[in-house]
Amino acid sequence: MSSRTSSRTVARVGVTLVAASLALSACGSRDSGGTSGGSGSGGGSGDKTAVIGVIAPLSGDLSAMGLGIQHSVELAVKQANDSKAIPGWTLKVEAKDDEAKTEPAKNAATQLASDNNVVGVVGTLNSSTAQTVQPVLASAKIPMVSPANTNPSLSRGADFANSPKRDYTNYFRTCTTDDVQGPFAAQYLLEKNIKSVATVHDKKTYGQGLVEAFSKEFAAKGGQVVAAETINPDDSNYQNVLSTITGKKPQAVYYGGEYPQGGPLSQQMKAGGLNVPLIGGDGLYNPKYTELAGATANGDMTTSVGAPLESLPKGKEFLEAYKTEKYDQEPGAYGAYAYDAANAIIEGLKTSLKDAADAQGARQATIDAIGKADFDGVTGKVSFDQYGDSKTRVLTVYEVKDGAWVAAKTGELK
Ligand code: ABU
Repeated sequence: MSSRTSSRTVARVGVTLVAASLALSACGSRDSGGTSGGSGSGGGSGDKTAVIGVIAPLSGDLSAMGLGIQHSVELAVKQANDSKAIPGWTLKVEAKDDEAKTEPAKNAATQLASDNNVVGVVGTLNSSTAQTVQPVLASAKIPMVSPANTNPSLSRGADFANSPKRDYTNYFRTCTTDDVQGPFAAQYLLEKNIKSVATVHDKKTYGQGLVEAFSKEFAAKGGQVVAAETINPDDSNYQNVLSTITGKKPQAVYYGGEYPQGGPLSQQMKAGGLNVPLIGGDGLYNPKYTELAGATANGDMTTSVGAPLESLPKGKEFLEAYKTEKYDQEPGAYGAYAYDAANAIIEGLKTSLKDAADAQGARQATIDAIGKADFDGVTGKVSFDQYGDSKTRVLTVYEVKDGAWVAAKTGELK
């Protein structure tokens, strides 16, 4: 399947995703691997239970991506149980809704940490929610593997560029980071002879960090940032910011934030006469973006983590296995990364649970084992550097064509 066909397919399922996520929005927590008969269980091979938690947005604007994360973890756990990967143990999934907000995320982490059977957590999606989850899970020595957090400070501290410091040795991520993603976009625009850009971000951890990383590289390589504006995540009318930007005549607008604001920003840009592409990061890579941005979105761009799934050796296998389970959502931008994150934990559990009397006592050994992960995942090689960051740093530029995201370039930062 071509990336174009795939992107269209993803765009078409957008409405289904929203309907399904609304149906699930009342669920704060879903045990999908236990006697409830959920889709993440499978047989297992023993009486002892170990739980892999998921913390992600399962309701609200980002729920389609969050549910894709949840189901991808369920798939990995089902496969592990079916193959009796950990003799004597049955794995279960416990998914918690963080609503993409920091306090619910912290509460979700606290609940999971109080369950002695929890041996690892896949999540969070948002970098801002990771900031409140990290200390809770670190105190309980529970490994946390994010499929989607891209802010570099989570693994390397606030001064990540000059003096990297790992504050949470339990924290890992399978996706790459914004100090790679921002410069990748900057270099792509300069290759396209786009040399003047206005920036906008949503003042959140992810959006601000992404714009900073982009702007530094863009200016260093000869580009000019002609305006640097911000919006509030709750805003829906961007006319003030756009009138400032329009007067500066940029060739593009670089946006740091998520698709629910990015789509309308693009639409209002074009409606107001600023007919230049909007480009952003992985927070825009969602079929809903093209719906919100409307008919004038063609030519807008985004970067996202990894290569298009259908181009990867194990991508088709993952998509087919996911489809077989008949989950009510697509895996989305982070499903394959969540599947790899769950398998990093499961690989670690093969070592840590081998002679463990109970799950809680195996938590530190699981962290140690995840740090040594080295296997071929769906997204590429799964292994972590000394900060817990993925050693695989592939990104793809997507462009809106005929109303759908189409892959334009895949590679690593030069
Ligand atoms: N990586 C973009 C969306 C998640 C985040 O806030 O990092």
